[in-house]
Amino acid sequence: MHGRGNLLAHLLGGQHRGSVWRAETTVSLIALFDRSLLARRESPALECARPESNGTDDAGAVYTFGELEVRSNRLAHLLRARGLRRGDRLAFYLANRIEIIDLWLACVKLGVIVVPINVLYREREIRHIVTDAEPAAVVTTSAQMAEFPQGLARWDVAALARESETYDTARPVESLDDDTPAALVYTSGTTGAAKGAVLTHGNFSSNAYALEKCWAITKADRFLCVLPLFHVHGLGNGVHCWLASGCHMRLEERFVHMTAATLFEEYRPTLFFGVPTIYVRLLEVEQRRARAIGARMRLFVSGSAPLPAQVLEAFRARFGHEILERYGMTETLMNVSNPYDGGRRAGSVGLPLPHVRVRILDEHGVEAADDVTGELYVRGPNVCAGYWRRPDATAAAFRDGWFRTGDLGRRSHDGYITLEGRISDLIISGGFNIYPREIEELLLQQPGVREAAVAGMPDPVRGEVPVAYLVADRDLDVGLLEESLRSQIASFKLPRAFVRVRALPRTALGKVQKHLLPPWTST
Ligand code: MLC
Ligand code: AMP
Repeated sequence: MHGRGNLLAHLLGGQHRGSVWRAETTVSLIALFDRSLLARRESPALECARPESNGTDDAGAVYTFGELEVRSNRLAHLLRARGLRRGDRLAFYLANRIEIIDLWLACVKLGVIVVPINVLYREREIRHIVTDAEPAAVVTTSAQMAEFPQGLARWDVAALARESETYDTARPVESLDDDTPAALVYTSGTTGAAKGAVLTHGNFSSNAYALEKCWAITKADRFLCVLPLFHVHGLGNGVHCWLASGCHMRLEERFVHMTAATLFEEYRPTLFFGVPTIYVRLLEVEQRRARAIGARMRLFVSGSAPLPAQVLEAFRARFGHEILERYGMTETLMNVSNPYDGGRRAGSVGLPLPHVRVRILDEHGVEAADDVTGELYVRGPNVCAGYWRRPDATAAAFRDGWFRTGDLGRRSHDGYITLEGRISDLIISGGFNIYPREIEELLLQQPGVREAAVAGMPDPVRGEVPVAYLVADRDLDVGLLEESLRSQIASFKLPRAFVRVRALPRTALGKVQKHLLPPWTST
């Protein structure tokens, strides 16, 4: 990686962030987690499926913070024994389970950089990440090892947990600070192949402090976590707010809409984070049950994709709660949030979080006036250090030390920010990102496909879904095409429909005009 100070100096116009941005809330993550791991040692911390259970064991398991401290200390010693050192990378490819918490805490304690991989990714998508991040190993289940290239060390998560039980319970000593990288989280940003955003301890800790304060999270909360921990929404917001506040968390393998109401009734959470698709699904809960669930809740938060105003309204009518919408990105963690007390505005993502600054620039790079749309730029302790081994992409992502979000929006006279779309043609489906170019390139490799364009089409549940428009040979077998794609990309990226067209609408320069593609509606 680049010299850390040099990289920051480069990004921030010659000034090291430490002198400009370090807030009192920007510390190493372990200092933040000690508020629960050590200070609330005896308190019940986590409820989740038992390790090794097949998901049918209803009883689940409950752990105290002290037990989590010991589990992760043991695992940290085992990782050291396997040769992992500060700055090394370790990937995981797992659906939510307690071992991700153990792994995250162990790596945070050692300064090992975690590379979370979306468990829906297939071999082709995974290969790109592991080739780029060069992790020492990937932790996964024995059933999923085949997705990884032969040359990479693959560690079975269950075997690792068992083996760690014989290791020392004392915390390993490693001196870390807020600039220590904690994770490489892959995201395609505005273009092309996925890049690893280098997120530091300070990025994550400042984010957690800001959310804990702004959303009034305390140890009395009961947090229901259904979001995947391989993304920053579940990990950086969910797990970190839990560990920062010392509240109680129930960790689910994933959100399952058929059983969601029962889960709320059984666990009785006070705090819930979701993507808009989850809130759309929750509207199916019968009115009386929804009211009772709402009566016990303190706060529902939505983010990762736009929350339609009619969903906010329908949810208020059904659950008696106004969802609090906030806005973030993998590279910046959380930027903007509606206020907890009063003033939640439908359609707006709210006001910048503490220590986060937002600028809106027009196409000439000039600060846009109130109510005028421009691109959002962000600066603060939450913004990542750059992209892993991609100085070109890092340079392109920053302008005078401000991070270019690629999001368009405007600010009202009283400071509320409303997002209005993106500069790129990124598709967000159920909170997962899809880059049309990746799918288009794959389509063009298929026999019989001559031209391809992928566009996001509105969908009432997922927000958007990808649809492929093809100029293709008459005898193209769409069934075979779909099968071939399914084996190469995550299921959420698979086009919902393949529409044959005679020609793609193009500009004089040959660029496809996606807004002129024939409309397609989900049924
Ligand atoms: C979905 N699937 C999952 C899954 N989520 N599989 C494993 N783990 C998960 N977490 C798969 C299903 O198996 C199925 O595959 C398909 O996706 C659709 O499932 P569904 O049950 O019909 O889903 P649905 O009710 O529509 O809900 C989907 C969802 C999911 C909302 C649960 O989209 C989701 O978890 N989204 C969260 C994404 C997220 O955390 N984004 C944050 C990015 S960070 P098949 O093969 O049957 O189709 C970011 C920054 C920020 O953006 O601001 O937060
Ligand atoms: P990711 O790259 O997965 O981190 O996704 C980040 C993108 O999600 C942002 O750049 C936004 O386009 C989008 N996003 C996050 N939160 C919101 C929100 N509340 N409303 C609209 N878009 C959002």
